[in-house]
Amino acid sequence: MDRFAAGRAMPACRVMGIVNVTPDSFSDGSRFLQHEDALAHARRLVAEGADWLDVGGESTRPGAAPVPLDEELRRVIPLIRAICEDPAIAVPVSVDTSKPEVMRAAIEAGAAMINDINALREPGAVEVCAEAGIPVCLMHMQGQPRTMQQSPGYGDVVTEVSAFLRERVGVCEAAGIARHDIVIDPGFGFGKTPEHNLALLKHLGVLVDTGYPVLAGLSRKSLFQAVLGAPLEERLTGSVTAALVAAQKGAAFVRVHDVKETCDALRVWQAIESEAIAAF
Ligand code: PT1
Repeated sequence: MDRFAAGRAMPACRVMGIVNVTPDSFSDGSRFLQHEDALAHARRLVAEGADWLDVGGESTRPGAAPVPLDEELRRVIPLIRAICEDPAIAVPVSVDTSKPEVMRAAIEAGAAMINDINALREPGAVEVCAEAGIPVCLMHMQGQPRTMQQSPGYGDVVTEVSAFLRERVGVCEAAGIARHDIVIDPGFGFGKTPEHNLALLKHLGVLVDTGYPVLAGLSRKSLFQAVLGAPLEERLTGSVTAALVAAQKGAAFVRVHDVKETCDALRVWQAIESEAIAAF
């Protein structure tokens, strides 16, 4: 059985739809600031085929500034509660946060997974997750969002990222987080040059071979500016292509803005692999 599946026909790779509640969100602007808009957006992503929703109240794109605790709580907790109570949204919710207090409140509000770009390095974060007994996504990041793109450097990026994730997995398991509750993520765009991101995607199999489910977040990132010269509003094809490549290399989750287009690509791939047409 697949404990990350949403309870309906299971795709090989789960699609996690992004629900940002940040005034400076890097691609959705301030449109989803309002609670009702965010809820409507969440419903739409589910109707488009999302298996999970990832709710975040702090932008972590390059250059973004930290958000105070009370502001982050105010942005995400009522929304998580509303999503979890909405009968039209029958998919699990993850919360994109690094703060243990937000993790605790989100779990209480119904969150089913903690997605932490800081890999639970904030004091107290590992303990909150271990006590809750829910899945966690551990992501690699070099530096901090505000400055991480100033001069990213590695010996061998694939080796260093996988060593970091192995170390964090060890800390989490030692603290009592179950092995089957751990997801790992190379952190595309987090303290990485375009070449580092390409190497991590090409060699995603190194992470997949650890046996831990891998999450890949490439959606609308500046990698596509580097590869295609594409501004934010022209990164759809690049994003869908990269998500499909990640899925083909064994990613268990892709975290995306464009749920419908990503699901279409995955379904075409699935049809090819199974030589069968699935019902709509
Ligand atoms: C991610 C991720 C995330 N990405 C997980 N959570 C973001 N687990 C937020 C750019 O280069 O990949 N995995 N939460 C968004 N962060 C970025 C980073 C957005 C870089 C844009 C860029 O443009």
